[in-house]
Amino acid sequence: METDGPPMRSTDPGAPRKAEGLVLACYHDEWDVALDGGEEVRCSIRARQFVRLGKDEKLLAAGDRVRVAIIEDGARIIEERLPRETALSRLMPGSRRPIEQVIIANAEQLVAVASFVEPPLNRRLLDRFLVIGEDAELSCVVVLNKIDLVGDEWRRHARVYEDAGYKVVPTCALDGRGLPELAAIVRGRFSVFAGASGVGKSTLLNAIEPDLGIRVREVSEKTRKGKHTTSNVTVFRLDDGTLVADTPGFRELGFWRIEADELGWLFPEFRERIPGCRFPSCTHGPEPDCAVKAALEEGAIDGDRYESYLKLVDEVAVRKRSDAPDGGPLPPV
Ligand SMILES: Nc1nc2c(ncn2[C@@H]2O[C@H](COP(=O)(O)OP(=O)(O)OP(=O)(O)O)[C@@H](O)[C@H]2O)c(=O)[nH]1
Ligand SMILES: [Mg+2]
Ligand SMILES: [Zn+2]
Repeated sequence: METDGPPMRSTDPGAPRKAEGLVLACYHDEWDVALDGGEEVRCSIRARQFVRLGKDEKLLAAGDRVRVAIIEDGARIIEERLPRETALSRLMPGSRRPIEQVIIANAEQLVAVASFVEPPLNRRLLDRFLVIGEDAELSCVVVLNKIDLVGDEWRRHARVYEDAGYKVVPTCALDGRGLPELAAIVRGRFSVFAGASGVGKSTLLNAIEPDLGIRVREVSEKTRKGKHTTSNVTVFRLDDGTLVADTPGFRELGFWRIEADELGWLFPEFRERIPGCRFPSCTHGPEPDCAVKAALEEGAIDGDRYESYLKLVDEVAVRKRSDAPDGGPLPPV
């Protein structure tokens, strides 16, 4: 009769160890995950999980919290995605059927970066980023970078976004202006840096945390227009628990599930005035007694911001008319 040793239990050394972690970056079919103990591991996923998690290749996003099985043979398998607190999303480009692409999961703050030259200021794109940030209920900060290249012109734009209700940080990543303020804003939170290619997102992140060593565009390469230096969304962890995500300069930023009648609410300076519109369904276009247009006429709402709003309403309306049935909501994970 064998009486030696404890009975076999499910915690025997052969059973996989389970750990939770944070997805730092997604590749074609692999994911870099920072386990809660601090270790960084390259993970894969079982083929059948693709079915359970939804067949979309973007089933996991940087910033997702996941449960990982660490198998004895060294394999690390993501078994489960934990619920998301937030999702900053866009319409997946180039797909026939509307599909959500989560740019970053669980971020708390959007740092929308714009510059004045190389590339020139694109207020429409900045407003578009802010709209998706507002829709995702992130707190949004505007960074106006490369102020070394424009004299005083940046002040006018800074004023517009401050008046709209945003915190604005003018910066120069090269001479350090604004960097202490930016560092203080990201400290202790999970922020995502987003904006056109070349505005200086990676340079700013390196400047506020030199240990990151993120690759940035070489100065001698800057005439090569349209070259993206950052190609993948990547989350970086700083010593004190701060998380920052660097993103590539997205060329397309189609809205995921933002309706025309929601757009006004995603402009903070409209939001506070909408209850004053005569018609509850006011589109702040041709209707009489519109509080938003009254503010526009008084100069309390900026004309360019209003123009962005109209263009986005139009775009959403046009897409809605031309959309094939969208296949319904994505399967829950
Ligand atoms: N003059 C000036 N140049 C800057 C400043 N910030 C960044 N740059 C330069 O702008 C170029 C692009 O910077 P990146 O940090 O690679 O830009 P990015 O936004 O990360 O671009 P993608 O990764 O392609 O999305 C680099 O040559 C930087 O040196 C700045 O404040 N002033
Ligand atoms: Mg970059
Ligand atoms: Zn109105």
